[in-house]
Formats: sequence, structure tokens, C-alpha cells
Amino acid sequence: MHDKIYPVSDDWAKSAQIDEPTYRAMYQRSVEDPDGFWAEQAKRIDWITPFTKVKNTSFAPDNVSIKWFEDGALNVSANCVDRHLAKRAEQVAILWEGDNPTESRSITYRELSEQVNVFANVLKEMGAKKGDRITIYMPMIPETAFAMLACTRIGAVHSVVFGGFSPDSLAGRIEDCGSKLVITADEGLRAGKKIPLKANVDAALAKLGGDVKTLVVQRTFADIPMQNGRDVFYNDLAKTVSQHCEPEAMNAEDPLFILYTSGSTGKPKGVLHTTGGYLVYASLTHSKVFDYRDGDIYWCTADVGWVTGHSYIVYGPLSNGATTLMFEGVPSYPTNSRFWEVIDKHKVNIFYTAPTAIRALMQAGDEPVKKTSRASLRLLGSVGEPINPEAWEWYHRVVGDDRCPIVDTWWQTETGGILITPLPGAIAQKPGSATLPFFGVQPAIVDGEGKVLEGVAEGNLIITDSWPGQMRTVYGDHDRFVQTYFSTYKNAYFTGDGCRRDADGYYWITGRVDDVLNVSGHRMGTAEVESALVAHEHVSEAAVVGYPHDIKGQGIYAYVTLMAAVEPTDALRKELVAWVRMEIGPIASPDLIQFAPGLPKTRSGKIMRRILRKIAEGEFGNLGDTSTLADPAVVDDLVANRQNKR
Ligand code: 6R9
Repeated sequence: MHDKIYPVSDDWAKSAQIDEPTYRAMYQRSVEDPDGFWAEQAKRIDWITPFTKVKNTSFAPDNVSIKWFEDGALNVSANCVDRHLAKRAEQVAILWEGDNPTESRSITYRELSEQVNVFANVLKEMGAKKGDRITIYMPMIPETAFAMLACTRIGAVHSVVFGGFSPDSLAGRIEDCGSKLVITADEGLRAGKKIPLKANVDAALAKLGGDVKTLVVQRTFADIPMQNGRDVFYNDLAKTVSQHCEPEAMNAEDPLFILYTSGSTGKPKGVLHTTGGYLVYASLTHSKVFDYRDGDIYWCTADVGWVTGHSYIVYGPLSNGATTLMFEGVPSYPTNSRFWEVIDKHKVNIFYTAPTAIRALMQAGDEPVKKTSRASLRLLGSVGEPINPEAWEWYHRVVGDDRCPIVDTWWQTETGGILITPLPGAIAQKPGSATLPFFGVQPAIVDGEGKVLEGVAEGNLIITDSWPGQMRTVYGDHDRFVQTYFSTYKNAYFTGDGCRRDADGYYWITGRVDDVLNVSGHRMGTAEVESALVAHEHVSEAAVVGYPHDIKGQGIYAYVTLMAAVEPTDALRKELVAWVRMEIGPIASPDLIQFAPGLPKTRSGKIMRRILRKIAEGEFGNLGDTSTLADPAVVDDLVANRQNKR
């Protein structure tokens, strides 16, 4: 491990909202008196009906129940929009940078309010009402944020599906939550290429049948087929509805959104977040972790299809009256200077991105960075996967000119907001460590038996008490929620991550300990990729593991056993990669496919992934005990035919 320490500068300690003594005192209070602490913090949100109860949570295996502010009522869009109008109606709320560098838009809070009110009335016109689930399958355009906020205004529960997912993946997510309305766009635009979003929705709905309607926002104004009675152009309806929509009073524990995420088994889970606790937590973390100050231009490069986009492009920043930059494009288009040029163009102060992007840009060398100024930057952030110290140092030195602290923020779709992170004016940073817990967060490290380890330790990361942003259930499957997160260790939330704690009490996340891959910061269950592969007519069996990849963090390595008499050719390999892209989406494309006449199995038929991982990693000398295999000879074939890393 890297032991270099980057102390907090005097300047930062003095100017930031929270310095070290304040962090220590607030943290102490937050865990000793959660009711008092969170009652105070919840004042940052406007409540329609004030709450009288704060925390009511249990992690007991026979009674997992999580409620925060349970008798309070509020509306999320009123908090993200209406309440800012008195003071900052003309301030930019959403600064949009198009895929094409000549395109951008500024949406003030006044305009945001107009757009969200109209969008909410359009949803009502489409028949949507409180409690309904609405699927959003959109590109990165301001209308996506309008749509999300419009859902919250009328009390509908949105389920945003990443625009890179296939029709099949989309169909599964529409069906699982029973949405009757899909909001989409004609096409998306990324790196100059068009993404056929509406056509994908058509294909998804063809699989489902039934009575799902679509609302189509026009991004490219492509000539797309519209089905009479089912598909409606947003612009056509927007002209006809009233300009005002009263925000619905929602109970703090009413569902706010569902977001599907991969687990180690089965199909993706619908992670359910509720209204009050989520908003308090997203808002507080955005303000303190990024030390957001009035007038700052803040940019999170995530896609709103992921939780980072929900909490730190939309809900956190807008609840704080911030200016949030939304980027439609990719870091390498038109050139590898794009991120840095956008920072200069919009005078970005706070920049939050993923290690995979940092590593890819680092490979392009310093020159594309150095030819830009980046003088506006004050703070850098990282999220999505462990950041290797080399990439951290480069980010700090080259991008941040040794001037900007880095907040390495560890969290998950399930946690709603950041749980472990340095606060930039309070905590000295160590490259590669997410450092210390945020207020109210009580991490612990356990061994395989569930024994809590003290002091310097390495094991699995659990959280021993609830925080307001925590997911409440798996949509429609509370048993799966309990099983997945609360059955491995008693009375604790199991994160699925491995972790080390050093002598300073700093946490170092070491990566997933389950069958979840993290490819370019995207979560992917090995089981999902396997089931896509075996759905191909020539595939008899498949096993998927991760292997270290220089840019993506982890690459996808697939072992495939073909049906008898099928030739293992390079053409078939390409076909299988294309097949998985089509079944799930491009993010799930296998990097390497090895045709294997047999997979290493125990006598009871279990695939020994440990061995497959080692072979994929190229660690042949260290395969461990293979004597329990039904046919140890398959291992020799696997080793002899291992595919080379790219
Ligand atoms: C926010 C988000 C969650 C998984 C998580 C962990 C990994 C995220 C990290 C990190 C090390 C960080 N992860 N941030 N690992 N350091 N700063 O990414 O949510 O898509 O649900 O992924 O990502 O393994 O368990 P999600």
C-alpha cells in the first residue's frame, strides 16, 4: 500500500465548511445521538409536514425495517426547484454541454421550474399518478432531469434505465416494476454517433405486449415511427397543458425511485429509495463532501442512468441550489482534451469523475491536459471503483496542478449517497484510500466468520447501523433484500466489498468479494453475462470471471463450452461478443473469450471459479488444490489455451 500523505492545506482548513476538529465532533455526535444529529441536519430540507420521529431502524435478521423521518411530508421537486426561486431564479441550475462542442444550454432555476411544472402536467395527461412507476430511458439531456423531477412532483416513482442497455434489459426492467409509461427520446448522441433509443423501446415493448405507453422527447428530430394511440411526442402534449402543477405532499417513506443494479446472483435488483431520508442524505453529502459554495460550478461526469447521476447530478446539487453541469458526450470526443476544455469553457470549480476515465486519459499523456488552463478547479473527486495510487497521483499532479484535494468517495447504489470519503478541508488524503466515514456511518471489518476485527485489519466491509440514504427494500421482493444484505452477518448491512483499515483508521476498499464485476465503474453480475452467453444456440455452458484490466479496472473473461460439433472459430468469438452486446448492452461485452472443452467442476457439479479467476489472471503457479475436481485434466487444457490480456 501507498503511504504517502497529502495533508489539508491551511487555506482549505480555513475556508472549508468543515475542518478537522469540526468533523471529529460532528461525527462523534452523529453516532452517539443520531436522532438529535439528523433532526438538525434535516432542517436543510423544506418539510410540508414536519416530522416528529427521526430514526426507526432495525437490522435484526427477522425484522429488517428502515424508516427515517417517518411522519414527515415533503416534495422533492419543491426542494430542488420551487424553494430556490425567491433567491436564485436567474441563477443557472443546469448547465448542459452537448456531445458536439458547439452546443450548450443554460437552464436557470426559473426555467427549470417552468419545465418541471409542464412536464409534470404532461405526465398527468398521460394518465400517470402518485405511486405509479415510470421508466425513463433517455440520453444525457436536461429533459431527463426535468422528467425525473416531474415524477417526484406528482409522486410517481421513476426507474431510470441507462441508455446503453439493450431492448432485452430494458424490457426486463419495465416488466419488473410494472411501469405503464416509458419516457424516451428519438435518438441519443454520443461521440458523434446516434443511439436509437426509441427503436430500442419499440423492440422492448414488442417483447412485453400489454398497455405500456411512450412519451418521446425529440433530441435529434430523426424521422422515427410512432405508433398511434401508444406513442406521443412530448412537445405536442406540452403545448396543451397548464403551466402550473401543485407539488404532491409525499410521506418521507413514500418511494422516490427504483434503480436496477447487479448482484451476485439472478436478475438485477430494483433498489428502492424513499423520499425524506434519501433527499436529506444526498443534499448533506453533496454540500459537505464537495464543500459546495454559493456560485460554484459543479460537474459530475456520470450518466444519470447510474446512482451517481441521481444523487450527484440531480438531487444533491439541485436541492442545494447549485449549478450542476450535465455532459452529453464522452471524454475522448472530439479529442482527449474534451474534459479539460469543458472545465475551461464553463469555469468548473468542482470536478467528479471515475478512475476508468482518469486511467484512459492518463494513457493519452499530459499534453492534452497541459494545453488547457483548469485554473477554475478547486476540488477533484473520484467514484465507482478503487483508484490505483498511480492514477490518483496523476489526477492530483497533472489535472489538479498539485493544488486541488481529491475526495475518493466510496458508496453504492444501495447506500443512496457517499459513505466513506475525506472531507476536503478536514481529512488528509492518502492515494487509494477512501479514508474515513461520513457522519452517521459506522463501518466495521469482519472476518469470514463474522467476527468484528479491531484496529489494523483486513476483511469484509459491513455497516453496523442505518443512515438516512440507505435503500429500503428490493422492489417487490423484501426477502431478497434481507437475504442479500442482512443474512451474511448478523445485525449488519453487508456491502459486498473487501476492505483494509490502516493504523490511522483509514479505510482502503479492495474491491468486490462476491460475483459482481466492476467494469469501467459499471456493476455487472457474472451470472447475467453467463445467462446471455448460454442463450446463444451454439453455447452449451459458460463461466465468466473478472481479470485486471489497465483501463477498465476489471475486464470480462468468458470461458465458453460449445455444443457438440460446433467449430471454435474467431468468427464465432466475434459473434458471441456481439451477441452479449445485443442481449445486455455494450458495457457487458466480454473482453476475452476462451473456448473450453470442459469447465473445472467439483464432483457435485459446482464450477470452481477460484481456478478460473487464477487462470484469467495468468497465475498458473498458484491454482491451489485441483484434486477435488471431477476431471482435473480440464485445467491443463484451460491453462494451455488461455487468451492473452489486451
Ligand atoms: C456509487 C457507485 C458500487 C461498488 C462498490 C465498490 C465500488 C464505488 C468506490 C468503489 C472503491 C471507491 N466502488 N466507489 N470502490 N473506491 N471510491 O459506484 O455505485 O454502481 O452501485 O457500485 O463500486 O465495489 O460496492 P455502484
